Amino acid sequence: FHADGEMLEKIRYPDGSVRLRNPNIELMDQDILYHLALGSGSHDLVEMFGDVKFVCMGGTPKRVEQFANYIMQEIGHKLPCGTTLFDISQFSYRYSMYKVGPVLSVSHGMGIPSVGILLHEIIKLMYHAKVKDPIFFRIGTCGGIGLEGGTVVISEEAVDGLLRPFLELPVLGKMVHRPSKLDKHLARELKAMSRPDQEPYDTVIGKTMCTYDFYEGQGRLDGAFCDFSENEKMEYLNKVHKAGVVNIEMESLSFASLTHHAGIKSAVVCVTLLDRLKGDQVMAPKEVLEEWQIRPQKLVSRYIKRYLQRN
Ligand code: DUR
Repeated sequence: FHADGEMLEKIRYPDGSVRLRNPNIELMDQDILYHLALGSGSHDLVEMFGDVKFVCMGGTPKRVEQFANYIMQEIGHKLPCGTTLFDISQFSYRYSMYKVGPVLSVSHGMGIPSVGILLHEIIKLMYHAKVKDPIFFRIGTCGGIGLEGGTVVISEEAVDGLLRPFLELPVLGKMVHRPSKLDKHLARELKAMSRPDQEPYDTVIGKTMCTYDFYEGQGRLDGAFCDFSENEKMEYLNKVHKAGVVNIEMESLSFASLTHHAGIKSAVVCVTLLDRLKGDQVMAPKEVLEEWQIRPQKLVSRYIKRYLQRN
């Protein structure tokens, strides 16, 4: 059973391939994945993407390119002779996408709307390419609550700024709610792959708060506008911390609810850039930030490597 109580067969085909919960798509003679610069009529999506097993998403084009190079080295993937890694979606001028064997590394931009549009098209891509049982990861950055900068956080659940565990989206004038559940087993498997004795940072599991804004929405005092006091900010952060929230970012709600709705196993792994109980500005030097951002990549790469060795 799916965590919603819906039968998994309704969401996926018996062989594990992604089933679209939209009857319109198979009736169309072609489907244009506009923001990926791909289409089911113009590209052989089965040939190009049929062997994908992992979809790894991160905010920036640079970071997902770095991850593609990193995972290539880690899994020992060789590109066909005479070819180099290239951005499959470069002509969308929206998102960047790299493919390294069974791993897709895709940028999602900032915020719920951006990652939401990408997920619609990536989930359709999985369907067109007949990919079976893909696993999706978001590899990102966040603000920590009571965690020092450089801590790796694996999300157990995503909640909105009112601590509600669902994505809210107005559709045809009515509010639609979709539970933002993540795979708890996958989260624990990832946590088990951290090496607390060898790594100079912690890896923790906790609730992630996802907001629609970086400044006021995350209780920052340093935006262009601020209509609350420092005391009110601290009261709010302490309240959400008590409710189990350990980090704040801007994509997990959409990522968790859309993958869950599609019956796709997924996890969110983010590194904290600062402790929000101590400040608002991201002040760590860029070399330090660079090193921190590799930490969640290492964890996910370890999972992928282990998976590929066993299968
Ligand atoms: N992010 C936050 N809050 C932070 C640090 C990072 O939302 O304090 C994430 C989410 C968004 C981007 O994509 O990074 C904003 O810098």
